Amino acid sequence: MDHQNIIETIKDRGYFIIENLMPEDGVQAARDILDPIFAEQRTGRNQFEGFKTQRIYSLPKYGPALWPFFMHDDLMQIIKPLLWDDCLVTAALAANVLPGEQPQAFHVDDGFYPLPRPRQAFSVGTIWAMDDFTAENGATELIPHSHKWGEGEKPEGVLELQDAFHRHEPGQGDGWHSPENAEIIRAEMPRGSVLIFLGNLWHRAGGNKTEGARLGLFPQYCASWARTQENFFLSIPKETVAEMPTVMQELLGYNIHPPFMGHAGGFHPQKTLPTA
Ligand SMILES: O=C(O)CCC(=O)C(=O)O
Repeated sequence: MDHQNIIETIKDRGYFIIENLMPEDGVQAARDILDPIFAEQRTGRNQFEGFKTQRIYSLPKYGPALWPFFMHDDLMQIIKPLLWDDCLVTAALAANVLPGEQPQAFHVDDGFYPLPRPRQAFSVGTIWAMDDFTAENGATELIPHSHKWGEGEKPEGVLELQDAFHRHEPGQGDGWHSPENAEIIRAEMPRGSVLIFLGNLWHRAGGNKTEGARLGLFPQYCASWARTQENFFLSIPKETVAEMPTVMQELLGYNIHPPFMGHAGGFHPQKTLPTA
């Protein structure tokens, strides 16, 4: 795989799709863990989460079958160079878009870092297709090159992430509008493929017009000096972290950003983990 070419493409148009990266047995092993949880899971609480979308956060705590989606070597070789050569997992969720869900509000994932755009992305998102992603079942929609837009260059009728998050009523708010005068592409891809995109690229979940659900698994990464969205120190038990490979521990924050960002009482944070 030509990682450098993929990195250059992502820098130019904002995204890249690697088809069939995860073998079917890896996808099925993750689904065997997640499907029973989704069978009991509530739907979203606001327009951002989606009123007909189920979400599960802090995925690595549910077992080793989820870890390869986060620490896949090809992803690491592409994402770290885009993020000052190191990264943390900032969000670790799965989203199951149910039949009848409307398109999400267009947003950028790192919009809560309050530094004006255009700027370098502080995060990189990935979306693993755990079902085939199609235009009909809610494949992620992206606006190519929109990571180069400045403040105020967003298209008509989009919501900033923070605004969509605070809308607690379903309805035809301005988040539902399709922006005019912008090229939108749909990340149609077979199950086992992964979409990689910059944290400042405008995108959204599409609406689901089919009878089946659309499951995506989203490891999101940020520069290792940035604050993460999820607080994994509180959401994943240390006993579970202790069982993980070192790479996975580091991605969850059990690591030092040189010279000593992230230390725990003056020591490397992995020293706080229980030993077997
Ligand atoms: O489900 C998708 O395709 C994208 C969802 C998304 O962008 C998000 O929730 O941040």
